[in-house]
Amino acid sequence: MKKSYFLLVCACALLTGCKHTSSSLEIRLNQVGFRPLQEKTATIDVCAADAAPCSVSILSASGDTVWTGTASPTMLNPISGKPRQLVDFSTLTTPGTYHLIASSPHHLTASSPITISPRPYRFLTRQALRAFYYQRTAMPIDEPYAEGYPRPAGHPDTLVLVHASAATAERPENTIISSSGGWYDAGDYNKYVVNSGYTMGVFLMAYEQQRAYYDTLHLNIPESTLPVPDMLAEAMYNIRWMMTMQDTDGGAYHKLTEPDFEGFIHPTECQKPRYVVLKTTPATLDLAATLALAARIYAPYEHVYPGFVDEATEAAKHAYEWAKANPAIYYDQPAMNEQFTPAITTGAYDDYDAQDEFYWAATELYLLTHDPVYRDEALGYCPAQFTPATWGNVAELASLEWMLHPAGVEAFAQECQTALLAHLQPYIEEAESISVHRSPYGNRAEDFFWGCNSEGCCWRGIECLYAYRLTGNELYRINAERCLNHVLGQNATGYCFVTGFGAHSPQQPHHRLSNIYANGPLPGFLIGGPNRERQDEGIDGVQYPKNVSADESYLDFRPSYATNEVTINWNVTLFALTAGLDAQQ
Ligand code: G3I
Ligand code: 9MR
Repeated sequence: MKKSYFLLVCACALLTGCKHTSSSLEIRLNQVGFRPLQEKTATIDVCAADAAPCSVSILSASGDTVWTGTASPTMLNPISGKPRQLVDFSTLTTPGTYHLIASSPHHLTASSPITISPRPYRFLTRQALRAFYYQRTAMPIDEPYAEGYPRPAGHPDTLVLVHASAATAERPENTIISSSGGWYDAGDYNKYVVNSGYTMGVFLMAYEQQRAYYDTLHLNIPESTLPVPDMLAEAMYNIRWMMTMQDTDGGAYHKLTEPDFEGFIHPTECQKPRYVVLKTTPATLDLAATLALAARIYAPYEHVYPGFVDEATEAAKHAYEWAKANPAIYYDQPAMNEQFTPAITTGAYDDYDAQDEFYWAATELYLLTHDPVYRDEALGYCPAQFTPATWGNVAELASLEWMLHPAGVEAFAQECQTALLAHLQPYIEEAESISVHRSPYGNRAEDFFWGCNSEGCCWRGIECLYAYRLTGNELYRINAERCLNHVLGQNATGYCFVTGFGAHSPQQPHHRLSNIYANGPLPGFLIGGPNRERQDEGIDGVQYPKNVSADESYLDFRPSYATNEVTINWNVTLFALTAGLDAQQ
């Protein structure tokens, strides 16, 4: 740390009239980086609601003052009521590394490093994609691909038992099948078709939007020598597994799982039996949609994956037909456990409405086959209510596909676009009015729930990117960047919620694989984030501060699975947002 800057920071500890220590936590900003012409703001903690606007200086690495200005009048965080000021330093455009100093009569605070560079999100995108490689089951993670995090193979899944709930005449209970490969879902060691399907949808749709960008993104994975984009090679590892989850009748098993969660042990130490359980309508339709989309995306790579397009096409159609014949088989784990043994107590990904999955599957099958029967069925399944996409409601994925492929259904596609823009409008207005983080996300207590960094913040940024692509309105791209700023540090906790990035990032994610490394956590993983429901409170020592506000209900504590876990469906939204922004350059 430069001596002059160090002395300045030390002065903070002496001058502060508040309880605050002079830590960079008191200035909240994107801890990864800004493009030169990007909007740049920081949020400053102040002592009282009537605090006068702070004076702000920005120092270069050599300690020179390169920017001065004044913060906004004090605003109150709409959730916690805490006093904050905003400073806009967008006129600083020269690439470099800086620190922001905020001063008031009794308060002096220094920020964490501020980076301005031409492509601040490219490395983050790479690492967020490499996180999927680290999640691979059934193969060793070896150097040079491991990049400091090697491990032996875990869970070959070549001896998987058919659970009683999934038994058929052809595959009776305890039939042994192989269902090898694919990604671990999250911090646990199981594999779930519903979440995997949503993840593959966002993954491959992101690729379709920016083929040229992703085609040049080298991930240093074992398949990097193949004549196929690394990103598609990585996805294929999971798609191949998903195909093994389809029974001979076309239905898809809901998940592959041990009966109850393994402890925080090395994957090679796991001894529990693994089962495929109950075929469900949502899982089967998610498989149908995934394979139909994949058949379209991988068509140019038949020479790398001979026969895949035809195989995926037939499997998708078979799955859709099974779902039409079994339209309402849902995963009710407690009910299943009353009927069958062994009891299964791992993640449920339960969903009691398959209309959205029918909508998505029929849409993808139409885009693949151009068979008007699928189109007409898809439009009939479109729900009246607009709902942001998540693993349990994939309708928006279908609507986005129609917006991007409107041929023959222009009026319907326009209706979808109108609904998307109407959905975004109030949040964009909040960014400019009540937000102390200049963000269209995180201004309401309801914004903070399990996985909200992804399903809330990153996904809203992705929605803004789609709106930008569809309308060309810069405001949407700016708000997509604001969502990323929020995840990367301009938020109530002051955390940069991606492991290995930023000056203050999670160190103890609820992630069994990270736990096996002395140099952990594994980098590039998006953390779930603050969760006002706090479902893990009281379990394994999880204790939140008394009266903690919704936007601060986060613990960087390994047992906190409700705020500090990682998952494949969260990471896909991270790279879809960072790549979507990076590709604009
Ligand atoms: O979406 C609603 C929101 O509108 C509402 O304001 C909020 C508060 O009531 O709830 C939100 O729903 C939450 C939902 O996550 C959001 O996707 C539910 O409360 C919450 O229970 C649900 O948690 C899920 C969790 O499993 C428990 O079922 C997470 O989505 C899901 O990511 C997580 O998945 C687990 C797997 O089961 C096992 N592997 C790890 C993985 C991640 O923790
Ligand atoms: O590790 C499990 C995590 O992946 C799940 O999201 C979470 C909720 O289903 O459960 C975690 O497992 C915990 C279990 O629920 C309670 N006992 C401790 C387990 C490890 O934290």
